Amino acid sequence: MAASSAVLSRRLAGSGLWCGVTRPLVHIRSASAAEPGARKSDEEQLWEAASDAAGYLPFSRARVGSFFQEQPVLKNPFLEDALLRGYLKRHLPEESCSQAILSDLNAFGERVAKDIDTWGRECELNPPRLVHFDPWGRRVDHIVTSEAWKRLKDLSAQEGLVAIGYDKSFGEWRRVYQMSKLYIFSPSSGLYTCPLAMTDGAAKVIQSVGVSPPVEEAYRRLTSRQPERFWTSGQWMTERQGGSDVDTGTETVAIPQADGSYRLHGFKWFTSATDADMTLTLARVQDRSGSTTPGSRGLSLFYAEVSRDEDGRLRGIEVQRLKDKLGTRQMPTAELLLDGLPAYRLSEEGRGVASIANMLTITRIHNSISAAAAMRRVLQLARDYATRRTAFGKLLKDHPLHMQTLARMEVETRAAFLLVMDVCRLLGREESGLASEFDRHLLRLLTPVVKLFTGKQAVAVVSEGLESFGGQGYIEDTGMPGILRDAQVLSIWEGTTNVLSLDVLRCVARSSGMVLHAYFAHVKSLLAGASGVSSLDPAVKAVGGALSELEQFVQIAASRSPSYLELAARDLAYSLARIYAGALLIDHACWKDASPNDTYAALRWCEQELCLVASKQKRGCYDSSSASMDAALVYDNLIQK
Ligand code: UCC
Repeated sequence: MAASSAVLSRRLAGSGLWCGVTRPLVHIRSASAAEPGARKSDEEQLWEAASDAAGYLPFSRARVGSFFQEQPVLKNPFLEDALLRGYLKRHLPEESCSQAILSDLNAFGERVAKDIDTWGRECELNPPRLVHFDPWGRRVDHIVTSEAWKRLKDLSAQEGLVAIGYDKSFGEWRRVYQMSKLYIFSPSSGLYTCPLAMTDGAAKVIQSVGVSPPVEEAYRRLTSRQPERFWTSGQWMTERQGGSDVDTGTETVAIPQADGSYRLHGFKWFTSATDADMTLTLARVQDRSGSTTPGSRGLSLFYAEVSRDEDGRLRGIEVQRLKDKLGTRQMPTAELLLDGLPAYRLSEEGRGVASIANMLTITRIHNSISAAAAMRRVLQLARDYATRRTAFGKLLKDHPLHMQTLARMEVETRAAFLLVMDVCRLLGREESGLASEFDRHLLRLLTPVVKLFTGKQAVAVVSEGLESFGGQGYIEDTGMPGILRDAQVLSIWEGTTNVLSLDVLRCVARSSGMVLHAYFAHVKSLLAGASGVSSLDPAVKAVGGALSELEQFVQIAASRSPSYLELAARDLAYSLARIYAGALLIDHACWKDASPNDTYAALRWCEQELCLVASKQKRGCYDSSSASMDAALVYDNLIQK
C-alpha cells in the first residue's frame, strides 16, 4: 500500500499536476483544515508523521482519489446508427436527392453531437417560468423560456424540421426524410420536438381543410425555413373533464361574432408548448339562445392566433399556471383561461373531432419517432460506455451477460424503428398522392398501433438503459434520468395505451375490417419475399404461425360482444405490433446489403410470443367472468370488508 501510494505520488508529481502547488497536508481523520498558526495536537502530529512515512495518501482533504470514470460520449447519431443508414440506403431512390438527404442527415448529426445536445441540456437546466405580473402590478402572463429554447426554434426552421414534410421535391420520401432528421434530433432537442409535432399537425390540418384565408399566412409560417417567419402551433384539446374523453369533456364555447369570427370562452387544462404563435382547438358553437350541442356532434375546430394588445396583455387568454410535470420540464405546459379569445372556425360545425384527427395522426407519428429515438440514444450511450467502463477485471463490453442485455435492447429498438419508418413511408405515399386504398387502410391501423407500442417499449428500454450505467444512470446531472422521465410521457399524451387500443377497434369497425385485410395481405407479402432464405426460416415460420392465429382470433372475435372485444383490445394491438415488426425485421434482413446482424435481430425478435391475443383468448382472458374477477382482484381488500 505504502509502495503504491508512493508510485502514485511520483506519477502525479511527474504529470505536473501538482506543479507550483504546495503539497497539501495529509490528514485522513478530519476534513477540516488547521487554522493558520494554530498549534497542532500531539495526535495530529502523529498522524502527519505516519502519513509522511507512508508516502502520499490519495484520499484526503480535497483529494478524492485518482480514478475518475470516463463518461459516455455522444457521437454523430446518424453515423452511429447502422439501421437508419441501411434503411435509407435501401429505400431512397437512386437519384441525386438521395445523396443530398444522406449528406444533410450526416451534417445534422454532427451538429447534434457537437452543439445541439448542449442546448437541449440547457433547456432542462433552465426550465420555463411564468411571470404573471410586471413590477407595477399589471398582468402580463409572460412565459419566460431559456435562450437555448429560442435557439432551437430558429434551428428548427433553418433545418426544415417541419418544412421538409411539406417539400414536394422529396416526393413520397418527404416524411421518411423529415422523420429521420427528427429521430436524430429528438433526444437532444430539449423537447422542442413537441412544439414541432403540433406545428406539423396544424399544417397538416390546414392543408386538409384548404390553405386559404384566414389560415393561408399561418400555413406559410408553419412550414417556413426562415427563422424570422417561422411559427409554432399549439393543440389545445384537453380540458378538466376531458383528457381522453374529448367528446363529453369539452366545455369551451364559441360565441359567433357579427364579422363571422368567434370568441372562445373556456378552460384548457393541459396546453403544451404554450409559447406557440397560434393554436388549433375545439369548442362548441353557441346558438342565439345560448345553447350548445353535447357530445362529438357539438364540437367544431377553431384556429386562433396568440397575440398581445397595446398594453402587452395576451388577447383573450390568461395563463393560470405552468404544470409541474414528472418530465418534459424543458417545455412550458400551462393551464389557460380562454376569455374571449378571437378565433376562426376551420371545420364545419360538429366536425371538430374528424377535422383534428389529421393532427392526431401527425402528432402520434412524432410521438413514435421520439420513442424510437429515445431507445436509440440510450443504447448509443450505453454501448459507448461499455467500451470505457471496467468492472470485475474487464470492460463491460467483454461481459457476455452485459452484451446480451444491450443486444435485447437493440432488437427492441430496431423493431420500433422499422415500425415507425413504415408508418412514415405510408404517410409520405398518402401525401404525395401515391397511396392506394390499401396503403391508406394500413396507415390508419398502424398509426395508433405503433404509437401505443413504441411508447411502452421506450419506457422499458430506456429504464434498462439507465441500469446499464449502474448507479450513474440514476444521477441527475449525467442527464440520463431526464431521458427516462421524458420517455414516460410517450405512452400518455396523444392518447394513452388503452384509448389507442380502442381506437384500433374503432378503425376496424369503421372500415368493416378492411384495415385488417390490408394488414394481413401486407404481412403475407413481406413473408413471401423471405421464402427461400433458409437462415430466416424460424422467424418466417413464427410470424406466419402467429398471423394464422391472429386471423383465427379475428374470426372468432367478430361474433363476440363488444365487451369481449374491448377486453381483448390491448392484447390485439400488441399482437398486431409484434407480428408486423417481425415481418419488417425479416424483410429488412432479406435486403441484398443486409448483414448477419439483421438476420440475428429478426430471429431474436420472433422468439417471443407474437400473437398473445390468441393465447390469452384460449385461456379465457376475455370471457365475461374475467371482467368481474379483474375488478374483484383490484378491490380485493374492499370486498372482504
Ligand atoms: O396529450 C396532449 C398533450 C399535447 C402534447 C403534444 C405532444 C406531441 C407529441 C410530441 C412528440 C415529442 S393533447 C391531446 C391528448 N388527447 C388525445 O389524444 C385524445 C384521445 N382520445 C381519442 O383519441 C379519442 O379516440 C377521440 C377523442 C378521437 C374520440 O372521439 P370520438 O368523437 O368518439 O371519435 P369517433 O366518433 O370515433 O370519430 C369521430 C370522427 C370519425 O370521422 P367520421 O365522422 O368522418 O366517420 C372518425 O373516423 O373522427 C374520425 N377519427 C379519426 N380519424 C377519430 N379518430 C381518428 C383517428 N385517430 N384518425 C383518423
